[in-house]
Amino acid sequence: MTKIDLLFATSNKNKVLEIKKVLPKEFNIKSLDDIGLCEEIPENENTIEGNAIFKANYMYKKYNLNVFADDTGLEVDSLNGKPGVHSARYAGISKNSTDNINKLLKKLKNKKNRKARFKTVIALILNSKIYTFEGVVEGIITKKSKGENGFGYDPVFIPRGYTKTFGELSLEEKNSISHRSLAMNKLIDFIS
Ligand code: ITT
Repeated sequence: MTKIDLLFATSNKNKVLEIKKVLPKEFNIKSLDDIGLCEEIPENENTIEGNAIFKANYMYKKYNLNVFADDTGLEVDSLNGKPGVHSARYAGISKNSTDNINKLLKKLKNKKNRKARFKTVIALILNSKIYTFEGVVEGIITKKSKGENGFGYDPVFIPRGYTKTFGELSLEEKNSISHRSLAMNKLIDFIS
């Protein structure tokens, strides 16, 4: 079997965990951690797609390896799509998930419409060409955090058709419907 080597340009260990679980055996994914890099990649673009492309390009230019990057945002309807591309630093530069959730719940305190979606764009640079893959999962924002699984905004997001938050679902359950695995499955189909 020919192995497909790809660098995953992320410093988020939870993303690596999720992605490694959905990959078929012919993929050999190395995270920045795996190759001893712990650098923070800048994220200054105005769109999720722009950030994903920037992150993949940044690592490609440095290491000249086939690489992909994931940028994800939570878009909340009654906040006009915010925090969106600014999801990581919603409550400040420390990128603290508890602070981000607290700010979000405060902003939504009196809002009836709690519809939201996670959007992931994965940018892949393969043999010097760039490709993008998008995954979206619709849902609602809860009034309180629930569950210890997952990361980021997972404890306040209930995917459509479910009664539990991503924080209460197992990794396998989240991966069976998530924004990230939808985008990743498109990448896998494309390469395979
Ligand atoms: P990298 O840029 O290094 O990949 P990051 O954590 O900065 O890691 P993003 O910019 O894509 O990743 O994430 C934006 C925010 O959305 C950040 O606060 C994450 O914790 C959160 N997030 C991303 N994916 C998520 C998911 O599947 N479930 C819940 N929250 C998520």
